[in-house]
Amino acid sequence: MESLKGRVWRSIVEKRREGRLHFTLIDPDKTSPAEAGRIAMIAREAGSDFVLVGGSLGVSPEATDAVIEAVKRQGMPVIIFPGALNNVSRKADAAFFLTIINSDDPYYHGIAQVQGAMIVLYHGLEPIPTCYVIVGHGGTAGFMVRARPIPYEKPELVAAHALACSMMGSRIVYLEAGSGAPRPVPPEAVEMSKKLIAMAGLESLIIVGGGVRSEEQARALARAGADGLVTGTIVEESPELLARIVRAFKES
Ligand code: 1GP
Repeated sequence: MESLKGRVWRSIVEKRREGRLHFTLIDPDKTSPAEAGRIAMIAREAGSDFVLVGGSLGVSPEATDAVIEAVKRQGMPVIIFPGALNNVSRKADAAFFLTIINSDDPYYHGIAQVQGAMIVLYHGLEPIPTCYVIVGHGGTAGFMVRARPIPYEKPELVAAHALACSMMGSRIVYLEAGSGAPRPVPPEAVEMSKKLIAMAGLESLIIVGGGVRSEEQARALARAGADGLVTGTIVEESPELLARIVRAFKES
């Protein structure tokens, strides 16, 4: 039950005091446990802080457990980032407990959370209230949850969603362009979101993911005020580039 006391959230806050955060995403449907262990090692050496495990399609509970075990053997903390309830594994340290604010599907506005809450409780996982805002391309995640992705050229609309997320009590506001998106969430959207949340006197952290493939993109998001960056695809393409992206994001 130790995990329910907020150990992972405290570590997120402490690490954020020292600098920006980087999260490495691993999809158990696309990654074998052996590969996940290798990625976790690369991520750790690149300066990534946490591993997120989850996927939108074809993820079995057994594969999720095995991937998490392999990641933890490398000493990386694991947070479940559930595409569906079958991603919620007792092997993880914590779970992003998601509200998908721009899904049109009523399932994601109550039913999924009620079902998920009981599983998170039974598994003794630490829930981290997280609000998911799907922007632009949206990727497979956006399609599967019937999101109405916010157009890339509407940063003020992204910010209004982020503010609502924060006012609803989310500790993390996750701006998502979708895994493999042709371009990331625009820095202007991050900047406006940050500003509105601060104007409201709130302190939700903003993390951004999807389509980040260069140091320039990471730097622009950091300068816009992102507290955290999530990357998935890039670690498989080039461990060196991952290290440069993490450095660019943390040092800007
Ligand atoms: C996490 O979807 C991202 O939010 C990961 O996206 O695979 O494009 O890095 P990439």
